[in-house]
Amino acid sequence: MLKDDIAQVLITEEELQAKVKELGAQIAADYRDKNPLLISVLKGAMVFMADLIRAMDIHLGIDFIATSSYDGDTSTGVVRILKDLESDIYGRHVIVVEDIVDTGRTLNYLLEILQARQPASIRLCVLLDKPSRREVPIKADYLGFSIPDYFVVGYGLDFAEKYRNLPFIGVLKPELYRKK
Ligand code: 7HP
Repeated sequence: MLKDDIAQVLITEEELQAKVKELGAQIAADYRDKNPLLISVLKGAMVFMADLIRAMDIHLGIDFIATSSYDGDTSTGVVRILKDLESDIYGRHVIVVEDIVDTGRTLNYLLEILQARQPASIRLCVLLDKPSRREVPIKADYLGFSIPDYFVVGYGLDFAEKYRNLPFIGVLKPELYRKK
């Protein structure tokens, strides 16, 4: 079973579901009558996004953006857009939904790209934060959990495209990093 590859469950399915409901209710209260556009950064944030929007009882839109692989350009923070938005965000209230922030470089660059398109407002909703890894100052407006600098998988987050479908956040057994 997939979970046999996990050394430690960091955040349980129940804890995730409770937190996502809380975040959804909070964002919904802040954006009532604003018809916000939630932008999920692919692929990691898609599971979070899918649960988050179902915890929001307001009108909203969704869209998706994909940037070049996380490992590619972290030193400069320059990212390539692999899949752009379908929506025009000019004048919209935008919420960027991200799975994890560590150095903050990639996300910082993405926010600059979106800001240049002149949305009415832009806020950041992040499931996981690794503050000890931060290199540029980025702060989530809505945050799920702060975690230590472990490599985590599950609930959308992958290792080599695997484990995204685990319903919890876990730390992989170290021997699996070396094998694959
Ligand atoms: C990216 C990423 N993807 C999966 N697990 C982590 O711990 C990660 N940090 N940054």
